[in-house]
This record gives sequence, C-alpha cells and structure tokens, in this order.
Amino acid sequence: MGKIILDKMAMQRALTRITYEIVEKNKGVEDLVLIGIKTRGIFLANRIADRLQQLENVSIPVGELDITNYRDDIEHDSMSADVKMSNNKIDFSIEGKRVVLVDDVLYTGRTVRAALSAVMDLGRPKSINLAVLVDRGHRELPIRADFVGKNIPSSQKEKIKVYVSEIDDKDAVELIK
Ligand code: 3GP
Ligand code: 5GP
Ligand code: MG
Repeated sequence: MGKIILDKMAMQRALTRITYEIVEKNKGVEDLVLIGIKTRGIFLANRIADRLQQLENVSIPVGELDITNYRDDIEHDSMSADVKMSNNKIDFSIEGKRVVLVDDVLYTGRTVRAALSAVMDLGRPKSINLAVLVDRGHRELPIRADFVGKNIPSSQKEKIKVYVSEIDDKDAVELIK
C-alpha cells in the first residue's frame, strides 16, 4: 500500500539542503530563530538547529508551537491569547528576529496561517519564512513554503506518512494510496 517517497538518507539530505538554503537566504544566521509546529515539525526544527550548530558553530533557539487553539475550524474566539498560547514553548523574544517556521507536511495552509497568527501575538519579527519537509499541494489559502524538502503532488484521498526516528521507529516519508 505505502510507497516510500523519501528514505532515511534522502530525508537527511533534504534537511541538510534546507539548512544551507536557510543560511543562504538569511545571508548568515544572525537573529535566526526556528519554531517547530507540533508534533513532527518540532523534531525537524531541532535537526535543522543541529546542522546549523555543525555548519556555523552557533546555537539557534528552537521554539515549539501548538496551533490547535488557533485553527479556524475550531471555535475559540472567546479564548484569551494567554490560553491560546498555553501549549507553546517559546522562551525567547521574537522581536526583530528572522523566524523560520518548520512543519512536516504543508497541505491546505491553514496550520501555517494559524502559526502566523500565533507568532504575531508574540511580537514583531523581522521576517517569517516557512520550511516544510513535504509540500503535498491542495492549498486553500495564499501560503507557500520558502524551503521544501520534496514536492509530492498528491490526490486529496492520499495520505503522506512522515516518520521521525525520535518518536517513530524510523526516518521515512511514505505515500499511502
Ligand atoms: P504531526 O503532529 O506530527 O504533524 O494531525 C496529527 C497527525 O496526523 C499529524 O502529525 C500528521 O502527521 C497526521 N496527519 C496525516 N494526515 C493528516 C491530515 O490530513 N491533516 C492533519 N492535520 N494531520 C494529518
Ligand atoms: P494544513 O493545515 O496545511 O492543511 O495541514 C498541515 C498540517 O496537517 C501539518 O502539520 C501536517 O502534520 C498535517 N497534514 C496534513 N496533511 C497531511 C498528510 O497527508 N500527511 C501528514 N503526515 N500530515 C498531514
Ligand atoms: Mg505537522
């Protein structure tokens, strides 16, 4: 049923390339911070931070965002910003920073839209870029990724399964028909 689209080596290479692209686009790593979108985006953000440490010998802060309370398909207008942010772990200032959001799969774009709101509630970054391991298409909003591991054109019925060794039994990306 499942077809392996990226194996462990391909996934490592994609993350390494994304890391180089981030450094190139930002002309260095000054003011750079990473924010991973839960769950697997957080592990991918940490891997990019590890590569930045090796490549540039810098420790880039990594934050964690749980955008559940920001999604537009759940009613939570009455929630205060404090409650909305309660599952997040961003213990650094994003004021004036170059933020790179990291997620595993980009699909409709609603998660990223929500992540942008959450980040904006925290301060005013200099810029926000988006890195995703997989772009599977089907956007419902004017959102695109700046750094893409692999474009996987998919039908809406298909599913992309992302495995990360930190919580899954392996590193891989699989297309499920
Ligand atoms: P993640 O939290 O690591 O990103 O949404 C919960 C999990 O279900 C996600 O893991 C994601 O990988 C997986 N998933 C698979 N298909 C979908 C989908 O169409 N929408 C969402 N939101 N998650 C999906
Ligand atoms: P969007 O909000 O862009 O529709 O979906 C993005 C979020 O939903 C991502 O965080 C991702 O985890 C999840 N998602 C959407 N489609 C898929 C999919 O096919 N496979 C996986 N693994 N996650 C998906
Ligand atoms: Mg995700």
